[in-house]
Amino acid sequence: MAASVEYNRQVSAHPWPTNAQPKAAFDLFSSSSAGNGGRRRSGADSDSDDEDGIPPDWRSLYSPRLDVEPSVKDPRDEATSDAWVKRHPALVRLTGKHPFNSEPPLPRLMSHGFITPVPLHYVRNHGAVPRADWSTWTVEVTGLVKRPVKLTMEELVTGFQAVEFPVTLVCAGNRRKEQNMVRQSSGFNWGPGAISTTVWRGVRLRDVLRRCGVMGAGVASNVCFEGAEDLPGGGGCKYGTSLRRSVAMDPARDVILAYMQNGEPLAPDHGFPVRVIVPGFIGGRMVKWLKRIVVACNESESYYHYRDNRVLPSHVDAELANAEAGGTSRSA
Ligand SMILES: Nc1nc2c(c(=O)[nH]1)N[C@H]1C(S)=C(S)[C@@H](COP(=O)(O)O)O[C@H]1N2
Ligand SMILES: [Mo]
Repeated sequence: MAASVEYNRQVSAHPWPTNAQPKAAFDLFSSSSAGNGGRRRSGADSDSDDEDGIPPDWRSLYSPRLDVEPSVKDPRDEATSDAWVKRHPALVRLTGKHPFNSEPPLPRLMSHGFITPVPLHYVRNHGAVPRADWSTWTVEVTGLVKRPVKLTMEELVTGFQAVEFPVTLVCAGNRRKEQNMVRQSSGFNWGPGAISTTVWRGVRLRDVLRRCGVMGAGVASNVCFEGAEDLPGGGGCKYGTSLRRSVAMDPARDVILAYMQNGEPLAPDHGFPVRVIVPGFIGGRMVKWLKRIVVACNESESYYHYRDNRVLPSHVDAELANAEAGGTSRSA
């Protein structure tokens, strides 16, 4: 799902960098790369192509394909708490007015190629988009750590090495419309467009956690994340989920706290100012509007982790799940 391990690049921490020309053409996305000496398709040498240390300029290759009509304040959002959020008019709205759940029309998604323009990236919101301010936002790291901290965005962006790579996000509900036609689930009807690939920049969760001094693996075996929004469902709890410590700390997993998408600060719908990105995991694990990271013994107790986004045995239908779990909703 993510080409991050091979493609991982250290980049300047600073957001909004200049467009420096790379020494050699970056050919990850070009169809003519085979046989032209391209750095990424050179067979036995492909392991060593980080050696020149030159970050690929994906923008010079890809930017022309990312141009789309501007997002606008949409009249359909007028009477909702998202009235201030600009959105692309072509997105297909799936759950009525609010919260905002939408996917790009498939032909549009495909016409842009590998990298999706941010305004066309699918959106899955369980509630209202938080009105965040970069200069006052903090991410708290607490729980089973020796040195708990509250990091400002400035500290996060300048205090750790930045990395950037493309990641495909997919909602676990993608194509559920077809699934529901075979057997009804309790989730809403996603089409085939709840999947998008963009270039994310951020800092490694591992680096942040190591700085805070995570306690021994015997006790500190999970890393929980909490978003900022107050949600209408879920018994009033925040959107939350967790990763096993071994996943969160694995240098090969590239779990990052991302503050840029396709070279821009995050859009409000995608988690501005900072969110979790876990290459290869379902979108549901990638908490947007990240406020708290809690290192804990147990998995997240958030409704959205425990009741939502679970894979159940095939004999469990919506009715049985609801009866046994006390209101499981597979909203993904
Ligand atoms: N705080 C918060 N994080 C969240 C969600 C949410 O509603 N609130 N939705 C999750 C789900 S189910 C998915 S599929 C992804 C969608 O990310 P996107 O809207 O940027 O595509 O965000 C995840 N992170
Ligand atoms: Mo999702």
